[in-house]
Amino acid sequence: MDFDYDPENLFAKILRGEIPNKTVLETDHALAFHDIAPQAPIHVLVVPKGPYVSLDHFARDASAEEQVGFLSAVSQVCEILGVEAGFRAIANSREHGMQEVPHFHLHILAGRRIGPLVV
Ligand code: DGP
Repeated sequence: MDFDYDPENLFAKILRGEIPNKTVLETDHALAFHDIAPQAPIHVLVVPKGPYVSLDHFARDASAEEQVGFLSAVSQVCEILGVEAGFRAIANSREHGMQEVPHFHLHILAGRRIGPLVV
């Protein structure tokens, strides 16, 4: 299965610096920034820099270096945010996953009990 990547998607523009963001962390492989419409006291998006549409695309096509770099960024973001009490990580994926921005990203939600998973 192949996925078409739109280089004009919103997060591609943020990664290119064309749209401002409230950065939590930037590394060679990822950018993490606060969600514009937070669903919890802490709501951060971790975005790999490579052109991947969704989690399965990233897991299949990204290099081991990109994957490790992304997970390392997730770890650093959790450390920076101080989420020892826990968090929820969500990767909405394509149409049925209700993904709005077609560039793979992980939502990190924290700062309160997030509640049961509602589908
Ligand atoms: P998703 O549905 O998983 O594709 O989530 C996209 C998220 O992106 C959603 O929680 C709102 C957030 N978002 C949309 N536009 C902007 C923006 O311009 N800046 C930031 N920081 N977040 C945005």
